[in-house]
Amino acid sequence: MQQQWTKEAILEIYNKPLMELLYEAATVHRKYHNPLEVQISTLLSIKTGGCPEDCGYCPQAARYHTDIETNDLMSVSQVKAQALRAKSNGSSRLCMGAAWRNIQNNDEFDQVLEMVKTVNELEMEVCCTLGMMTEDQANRLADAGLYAYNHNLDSSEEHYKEIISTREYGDRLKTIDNANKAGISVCSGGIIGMGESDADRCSMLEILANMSPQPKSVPINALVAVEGTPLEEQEPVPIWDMARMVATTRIVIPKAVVRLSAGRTDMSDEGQALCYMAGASSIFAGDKLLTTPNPDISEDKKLFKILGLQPKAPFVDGDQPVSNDRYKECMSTKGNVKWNRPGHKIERNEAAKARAKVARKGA
Ligand code: SAM
Ligand code: DTB
Ligand code: SF4
Repeated sequence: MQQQWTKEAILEIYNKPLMELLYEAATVHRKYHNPLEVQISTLLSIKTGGCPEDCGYCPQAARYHTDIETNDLMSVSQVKAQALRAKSNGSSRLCMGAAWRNIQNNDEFDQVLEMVKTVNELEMEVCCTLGMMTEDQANRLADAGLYAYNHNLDSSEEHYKEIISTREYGDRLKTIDNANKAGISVCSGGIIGMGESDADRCSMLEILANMSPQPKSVPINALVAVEGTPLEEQEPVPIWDMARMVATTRIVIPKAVVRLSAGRTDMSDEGQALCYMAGASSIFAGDKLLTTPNPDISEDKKLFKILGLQPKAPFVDGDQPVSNDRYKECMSTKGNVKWNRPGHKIERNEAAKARAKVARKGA
């Protein structure tokens, strides 16, 4: 039977003397994985900016005044070219992100399904992160050949309310459940450095660790504090916190790929090495995440050589999905789900919105 975790037990692990924590995490890492293999995933923003949500960390929310270039949905041929480029650079997975609140049953979704089929046929693991998703939509994505779906919890349920008001934590859990029911590998993690406490971090891990099945992949992002967002003035996350978070995740979700995600441009080589030691087994590669910078692939290759790491092949942890034409038939008769919007507003988000308005007038 799967071990049940309490927040207190996870906090106890998180607060161990760092050297003990690292040793324990490295031991668990070796038990379940080849510690010299790192999964390389490339992010591709297939639709950028203009999102109606108010996620306080996100440069793609339309209501904040950030300096990003917005783009409509990419074509299938553009995606194929980017996927081939990523594959030739050693990526085994392509993660396509769209700045959507939720998937809609329309031509754009049909186009994404074609992208999924095309990339799956290139023998790469295909991951999507498209916002909230119904069970029907999950089934269609699975039929098209989707391997994984990324949908982060981002923080504890309590802290989530301080960061986002346009949807609820329960909405996130529902989408994760829908991915699971469709047999799609779940990728879910969070962000540290958003003003949360250690208890919030461990509370998020408690929910992830008690999921059945546990997520196959857990991204740990350090907040990229983007100018114009409500979190623009957050202090950078100390590397020690990142190593603690990675190590604790490795121990409580032992079989998952733990992904050292956003924030690597601010980490030294030694800091990243510490995270690999703590059990990180994946990175996002390429000089851009979705809209913010990421280390150049040549820097990662150099560090891999120094540390003796190598890229992991695709489909080691699960079979390649077989794309079948059922994805072309929309099974939903109900149309799009109406997601409920909580009524409360977040002062910090309102302030960023007001600043954006003034800046727009001045521009
Ligand atoms: N719109 C979809 C959603 O929210 O699920 C998918 C795209 S969204 C950009 C994917 C994830 O990126 C978020 O859940 C969050 O964890 C991460 N993210 C966004 N902005 C970030 C930032 N400034 N720093 C760190 N992580 C960030
Ligand atoms: C995840 O956990 N981190 C990635 C991916 N999943 C989609 C996104 C990071 C985004 C960082 C901010 C940006 O580049 O816009
Ligand atoms: Fe939109 Fe996703 Fe950004 Fe939230 S995190 S504003 S849902 S793109």
